Amino acid sequence: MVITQHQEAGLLTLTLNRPDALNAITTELLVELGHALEKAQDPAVRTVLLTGAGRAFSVGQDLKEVQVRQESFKDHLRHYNRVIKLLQQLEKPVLAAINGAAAGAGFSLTLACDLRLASEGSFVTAAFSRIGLVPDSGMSYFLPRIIGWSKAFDMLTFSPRITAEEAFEMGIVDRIFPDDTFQEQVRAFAMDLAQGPTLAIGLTKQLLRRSGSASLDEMLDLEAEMQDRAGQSQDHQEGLKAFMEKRGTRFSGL
Ligand code: T3D
Repeated sequence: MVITQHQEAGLLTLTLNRPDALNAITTELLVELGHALEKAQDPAVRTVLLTGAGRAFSVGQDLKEVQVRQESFKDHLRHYNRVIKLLQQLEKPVLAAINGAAAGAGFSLTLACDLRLASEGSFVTAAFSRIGLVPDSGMSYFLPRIIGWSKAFDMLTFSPRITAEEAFEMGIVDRIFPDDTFQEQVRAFAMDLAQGPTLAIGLTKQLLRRSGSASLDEMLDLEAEMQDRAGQSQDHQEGLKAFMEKRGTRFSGL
């Protein structure tokens, strides 16, 4: 298996597992990742964590596979695009734990996640321009939305290595944890999220997705619709009860 899966309570960890090739992405890996993300739609999964085995998150497309591939780039990209859409459309938090280099489409995978947690020694790089390609797998969509047009143009044109600290300052990375405690701190962060009000978080993701192209009027209507749904959830009742009883919440995600 080139994707390993581990479920602990509501937290599903998916690990890109080709450490000898720095988790370079093959067609097989994309197909397995797609299947795993489809299964992650199960309501018992309340947070998904995507990470890499060994010293890298992923160095992007396996360039050795490209050299022997028969199909066109356009045909091949359907495998990537399926994964990117699944990551974005999951109605629950999706975290990328960047444990080392995240390059090219490896970096794209992290951008499609809701939050990026990086180890101190990790770095990201667009990489595409260095081999004469354009950004793909959603990078041209997500990157300018996260860091703005000019910074995105700069990163996509010159493909510098951006350290975790620089990425944090640019807003690409949301948390940095020390290398030696990275796994434990990521797990604690993700387990905490997996006990959150998952239904409301899923609806929040829908709102954020729509806000990229909707008008204010449309968003106000959609917020009202989503609030109606969240307002009928068990978690909302639990939130109110916990407030009145002056205790912590015990959300079920429903
Ligand atoms: O459909 C399509 O195909 C289009 C989709 C394209 C999507 C893309 O992702 S395009 C971008 C592909 N990725 C790259 O161009 C990145 C290439 N790698 C690098 O620039 C560097 O490896 C890194 C900056 C990421 C990391 O540098 P470093 O110094 O930590 O490691 P290294 O020494 O360069 O690499 C270690 C090994 O991994 C090395 O193998 P070797 O020589 O020890 O046997 C290297 O060849 C291999 N490796 C690194 N990246 C890839 C790779 N092998 C296959 N594919 C790779 N992408």
